[in-house]
Amino acid sequence: MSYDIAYIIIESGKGGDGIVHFRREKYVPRGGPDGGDGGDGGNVYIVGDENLTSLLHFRKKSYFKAGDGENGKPKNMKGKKGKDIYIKVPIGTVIYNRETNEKIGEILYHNQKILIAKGGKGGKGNSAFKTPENRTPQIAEKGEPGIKLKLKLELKIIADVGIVGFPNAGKSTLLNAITNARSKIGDYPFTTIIPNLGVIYDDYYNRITIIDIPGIIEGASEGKGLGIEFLRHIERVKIIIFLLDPTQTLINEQFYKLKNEIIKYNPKILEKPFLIVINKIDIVNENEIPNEIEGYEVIKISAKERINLEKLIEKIKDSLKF
Ligand SMILES: Nc1nc2c(ncn2[C@@H]2O[C@H](COP(=O)(O)OP(=O)(O)O)[C@@H](O)[C@H]2O)c(=O)[nH]1
Ligand SMILES: [Mg+2]
Repeated sequence: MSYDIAYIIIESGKGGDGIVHFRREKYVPRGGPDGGDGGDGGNVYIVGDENLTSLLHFRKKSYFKAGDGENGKPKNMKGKKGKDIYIKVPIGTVIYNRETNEKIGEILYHNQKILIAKGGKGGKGNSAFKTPENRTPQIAEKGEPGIKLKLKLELKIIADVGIVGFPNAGKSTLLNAITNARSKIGDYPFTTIIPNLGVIYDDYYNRITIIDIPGIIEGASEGKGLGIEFLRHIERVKIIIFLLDPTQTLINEQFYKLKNEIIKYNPKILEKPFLIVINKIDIVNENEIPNEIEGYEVIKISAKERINLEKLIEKIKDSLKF
């Protein structure tokens, strides 16, 4: 199962045909050609919508067709253009041609539109073919066909901060404690199967988005659990919070293992700034927790008891300034 990949088929509209027609008026026995042009087929666009957070809605509907252009009409009337369609996707959606694997584009902001398939051009009516030599052309063009494409959509959530940690470290609790998010908290692994997103504001009211990246376990980079689905999201964040749980295995080891899974997936990710945060200090003896790991300062918090959260938020804001 993969909620952040969707396969859809799109089709732009066919161009309307031009027609062969001659003017017929009461007192004009042999009127000239007046067959109108066909209308262009509708275009298919993909458009960013900040209200969407997943590609799940494509399970219900995965085929999209723009309107066909109308055929031309007598009296040189052009057929109506086919209706354009706008397929809404969340910010962070990358669009690929499923057959060639070629990347078509990427939605990075709200209302961004990418033209995926242009509608077929309408054909010319016979009045367009009138010449001094041929005043009664019997020909008209057919409209061009539309374009049919199979697409693969892949969502890479774009967040400023990603919280990474083993199951039960308190990622969801932390996200809920510092943002507006209301993600599920549970004492069992994989409570979270869809990354949860929350927002805080910096001192200038700019949004800082934070995601809880669930499901990192040993072997995630090789596809264990739902690993790779989630690791994908970390590629985009600006800073990483390693959330460590002193009630589980040794914290140095946790940090090492998490880092290792990320390196195996994509070592470049670790070039991003990160914060090492130790959670649950309310239930462990703080003196037993080191002040640094591998030379990096650690921040000690309790997400549940809201200890040191202000300090953590300040650190997040500072890290984002660079
Ligand atoms: N004592 C204590 N428990 C916590 C703290 N943060 C989270 N928990 C508990 O740890 C468990 C797992 O939390 P959750 O947020 O679901 O972890 P996730 O799997 O990393 O999202 C829950 O029972 C939480 O109540 C904390 O700071 N102190
Ligand atoms: Mg969780």
